[in-house]
Amino acid sequence: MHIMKPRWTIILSVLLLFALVGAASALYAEGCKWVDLNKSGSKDTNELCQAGWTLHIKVTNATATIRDEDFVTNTAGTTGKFNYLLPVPAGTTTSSVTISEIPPTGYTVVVPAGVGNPPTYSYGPAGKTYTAATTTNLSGFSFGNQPDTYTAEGCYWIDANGDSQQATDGSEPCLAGKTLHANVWEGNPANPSPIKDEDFQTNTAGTGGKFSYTLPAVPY
Ligand SMILES: [Ca+2]
Ligand SMILES: [Ca+2]
Repeated sequence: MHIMKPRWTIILSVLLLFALVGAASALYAEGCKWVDLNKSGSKDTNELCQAGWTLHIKVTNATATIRDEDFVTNTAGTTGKFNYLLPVPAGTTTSSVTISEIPPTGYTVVVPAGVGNPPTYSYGPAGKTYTAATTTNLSGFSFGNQPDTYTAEGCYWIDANGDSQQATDGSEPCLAGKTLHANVWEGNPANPSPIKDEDFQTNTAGTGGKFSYTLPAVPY
């Protein structure tokens, strides 16, 4: 029996070592990628989190970069938050965890605010020590983009058969070259200021063709 005891001790130690190595940290960076549809500069309730946007995450400690890669936001909805799995080695103390975005052409990042140009924005907690049991996610990341331009879309068509609806068989297509008029106002609805008051020409044609009128870059 005295011979067997050390052998069991070794086996148990090896099993314990595997258990510690195999205990992955289920730690996520969570946040919301949204579009500032009304150009208010803040997230409104109808401006939902969106999937499919590319962000970049960088995690470093005092001596090395642990993660430095693009990822795509993976959830959407009112409470939908992207969740990026952070397989940080246990025992790591991060010196920075940042998520950044270079917005795609046609968009400007407005949240986080006040970071200037070039349009690379990052923020995040630092000095966090991870253990194998760490499950407290990093949360609060919020990225809001504004479209650089807004457009009004629509269809100008002739009701050829007089049934007060656009035929779905393509016989009443959208028409280009027709004159419409745009009135755009801003400010207090009781005392608005005119921004645009002009004719414009419909610019597309076809069954699914919609005219596109570029709106001025002001809050709506
Ligand atoms: Ca907004
Ligand atoms: Ca019709």
